[in-house]
Amino acid sequence: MTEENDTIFGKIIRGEVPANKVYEDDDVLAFEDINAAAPTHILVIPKKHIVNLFDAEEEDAELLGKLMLTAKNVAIDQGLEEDGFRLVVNNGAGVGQSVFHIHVHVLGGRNFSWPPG
Ligand code: DGP
Repeated sequence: MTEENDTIFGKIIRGEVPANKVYEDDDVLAFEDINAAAPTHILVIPKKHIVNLFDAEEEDAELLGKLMLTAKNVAIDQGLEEDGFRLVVNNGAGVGQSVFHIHVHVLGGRNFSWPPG
């Protein structure tokens, strides 16, 4: 959104880098992960640049809720209603966050173990 959002997702939001989009509105964008970890692997992001949950504020509560509902709608669109799906949000490099624009991974289409690796 601003020059501060120099992440790859900022570039996707601005249309500078292509992505296989599955949903978009004024607030959020959903697109296929380039490095799919499951038969269905969609990323849901806000257009506002929030680095991760540590960077989120009270004023972002509605937007964060919208990310969850968008993830649900994407999962249904992808045919995951019967078998279910998993959401992952990596917060911080120490747990695997590699793109510093908050994103919800929507994963489905295979079995998942617990606890996650
Ligand atoms: P994380 O490790 O939680 O920060 O997840 C970042 C994800 O972003 C990772 O699964 C791969 C994906 N990704 C990185 N670069 C691109 C890109 O240029 N396009 C798309 N579609 N996905 C990307």
